[in-house]
Amino acid sequence: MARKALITGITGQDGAYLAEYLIRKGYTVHGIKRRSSLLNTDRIDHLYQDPHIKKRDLILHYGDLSDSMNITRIIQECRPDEIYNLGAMSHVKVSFDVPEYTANTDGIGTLRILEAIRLLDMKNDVRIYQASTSELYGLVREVPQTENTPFYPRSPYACAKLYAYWITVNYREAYGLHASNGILFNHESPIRGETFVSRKITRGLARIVLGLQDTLFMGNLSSKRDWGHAKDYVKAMYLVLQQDKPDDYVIATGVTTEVREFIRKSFALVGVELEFKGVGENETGCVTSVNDSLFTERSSREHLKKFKTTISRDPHIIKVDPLYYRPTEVDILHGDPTKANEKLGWKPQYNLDGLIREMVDSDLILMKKESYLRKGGYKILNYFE
Ligand code: NDP
Ligand code: GDR
Repeated sequence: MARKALITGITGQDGAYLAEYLIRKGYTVHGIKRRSSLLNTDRIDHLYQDPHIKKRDLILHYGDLSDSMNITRIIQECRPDEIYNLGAMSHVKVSFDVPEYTANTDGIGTLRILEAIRLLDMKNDVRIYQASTSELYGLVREVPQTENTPFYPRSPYACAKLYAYWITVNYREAYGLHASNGILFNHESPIRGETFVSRKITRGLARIVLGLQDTLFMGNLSSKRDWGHAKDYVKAMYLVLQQDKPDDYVIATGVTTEVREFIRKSFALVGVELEFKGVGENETGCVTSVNDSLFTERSSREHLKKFKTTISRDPHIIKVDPLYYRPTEVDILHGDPTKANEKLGWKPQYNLDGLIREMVDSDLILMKKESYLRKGGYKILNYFE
């Protein structure tokens, strides 16, 4: 019989990659999807199978982490061997706007799953992965951060995830559940949500190169993050649940980079060199040179001409808007993945340059489509934060 996994947050970045990975391993994957006014299954459409097909390897259930009865019923019905709790209100800045909702979903949502397993007497039948986060370290107590570094959360999101982390440990110790935390550092991909910094940069870059926008407004350019590729990180989630004993693991690359540097690296890939000048709200990223042949190769001669006109008017294409600042910031995250390397045998395949290249390439393709549509007189996507 195929092994069964239940993924909460299957429509998100990690849920989509994990579902694909597990299906390739022969699993039957059950996913919890929220009802929304639009379909919202873009990331898993390639895995979707008609519900009329008898033997499917992807089965979706409507549900929500704020609904205990729904969670309990789904677990009872599909009786999974593994549960990956990835569902969350995952945006740190937005969590300051919706703190109660975030606590309910990201914190109590985890408790709902653990308690359902206890009530259903399934503790010996199922393993649970909890999507913990480097945001727990917040105002970091040491660099780099390990499994033993004390936590100091700096947002309603991180506070909710702190509860989720400890309730997972508590259910493991109190009731013997096979429940583990993956303390994952930032991981990105071409299907990353558009309002996270990496995707905002690569998407903004593509729009600027293709003449769909002139300026990219950013928040704190000095933050440092340990960025990896989501494809590598879902493999770590799987490995965590294949261990005989449940435990907690830091998953990171061990390299940290400033937001400013992420921007510089991204624009260099299309032949645009940037210099950052000024401080705080007055800092800008100014174009110092353009490699005409590289720019043309990534777009067209016509777009190069348009870009040159734009920067002759104002070469400061990156600007800061305090709108994107957070009330309390996490300045630096830098993980030490030694335990995962040694115990799980996990090592990332991607480095930051490879990740950025894949994201830039993908967003250029997406925005070329937008650009063609606009030229043809059709309506194009115009969503901003
Ligand atoms: P996404 O924001 O891309 O996906 C979040 C998923 O959770 C979506 O499927 C979303 O559904 C779902 N969701 C949100 N609210 C609820 C709810 N009330 N009930 C059920 N499902 C809900 O996040 P990622 O894929 O990037 O992250 C996956 C998990 O890992 C999250 O828990 C995140 O906090 C955590 N994490 C992420 C890291 C990263 O760098 N990506 C690092 C460390 C931890 P919908 O599509 O309907 O919005
Ligand atoms: P983070 O990711 O808060 O680390 O949480 P995000 O990409 O949102 O921010 C990273 C850093 O970049 C700075 N920044 C900006 N961020 C956004 N979103 N938009 C901007 O314009 C901008 N300018 C600068 C931020 O201030 C921050 O310092 C992510 C999420 O996936 C969480 O769910 C996960 O737990 C952590 O990563 C690990």
